[in-house]
Amino acid sequence: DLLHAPVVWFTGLSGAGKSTIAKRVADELRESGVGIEWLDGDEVRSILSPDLGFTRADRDLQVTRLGYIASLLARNGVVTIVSAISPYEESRKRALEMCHRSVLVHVDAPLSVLEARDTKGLYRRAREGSLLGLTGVDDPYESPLDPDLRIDTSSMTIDEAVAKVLLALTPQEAR
Ligand code: GGZ
Repeated sequence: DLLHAPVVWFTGLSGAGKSTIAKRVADELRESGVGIEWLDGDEVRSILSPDLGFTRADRDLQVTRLGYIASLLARNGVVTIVSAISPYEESRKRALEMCHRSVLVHVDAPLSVLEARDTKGLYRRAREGSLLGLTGVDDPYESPLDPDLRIDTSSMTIDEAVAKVLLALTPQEAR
């Protein structure tokens, strides 16, 4: 029990800032000497899930794979950061239940802001009809009902968001 590290799970739409915040949190923790791993949905997909697309079943399976790896790492004391859209409440919850301790962070921004940022051009392609099933446009995203943290990146800087997550990871008695 004492060995169990937390799993910090970032959920939210593409372009909301999950990976950016996750990477910064990972870097900060690593610098302070904490054993950490960061599992990014996109990267894990390319290595462990090249067979998976974006149907509900495929996304659920991807989320289960992420939850399972995270649980293995965390039970060996490695703080594990997951960033993945993970759009469905049920599979997201089940993945987190595999993990002994978890912090669920909903990274959010209005769709209009994501469409304006459109760092990867996905929203434009979805609007043009050349990309079907983009989460938040024509595919569902179920907002977590009860996240540990909600971060709106349209009204908060990345620095502020990172600080908020790090604070949530600091044991109460050490604050
Ligand atoms: C959502 C898509 C899609 C569709 C490609 N819907 O922001 P990105 O670009 O770099 O990361 C996203 C990634 C989604 O992988 P996840 O494993 O996080 O998703 S899930 O948890 O739902 O399984 C996005 C890109 O793939 N991408 N097509 N149709 N995101």
